[in-house]
Amino acid sequence: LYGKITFTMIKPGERNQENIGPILTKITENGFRIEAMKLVKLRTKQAEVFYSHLSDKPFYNDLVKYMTSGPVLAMILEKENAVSDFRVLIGDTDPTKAKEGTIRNLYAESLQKNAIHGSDSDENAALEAGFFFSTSERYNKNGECFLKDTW
Ligand code: DAT
Ligand code: MG
Repeated sequence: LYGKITFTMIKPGERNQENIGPILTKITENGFRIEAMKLVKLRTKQAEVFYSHLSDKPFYNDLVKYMTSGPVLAMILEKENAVSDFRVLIGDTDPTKAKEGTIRNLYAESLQKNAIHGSDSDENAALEAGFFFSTSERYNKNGECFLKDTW
């Protein structure tokens, strides 16, 4: 129904807000089509659920605090091999290890404030996309809304 997708969000913060244009340029230049997009501030509960698989990590509370500190630009992106190609484009979680020219190499401030999220599997991409967007907020290649909700 949807083709190959990944879910991303440009993370909160002044620096990331300033870099939204260049980051979007990188994404579209690399062949990703924007299927859905919105600027949204997560509630604490939502961030806790989104990162619940990391709840046993020492950095979890700080991560939730950071991710709720301002709005994120959430997007569903469509491309062949969307998940793995996007992980390559964003680079390593740790920006000091991210390859030159990757989004995290260019725009991350720190390991925590690493500019951008990218799904790590097709299954999680579908879950994360559904967490942020209803099908009526998603548009296919022909510019048509997915109307599965109302069929
Ligand atoms: P990724 O975002 O590359 O998928 P992840 O899912 O392991 O990485 O972690 C989610 C986010 O948590 C990551 O983007 C930044 C933060 N994070 C990960 N490891 C961290 C650490 N050791 N210290 C502080 N923050 C960390
Ligand atoms: Mg992850």
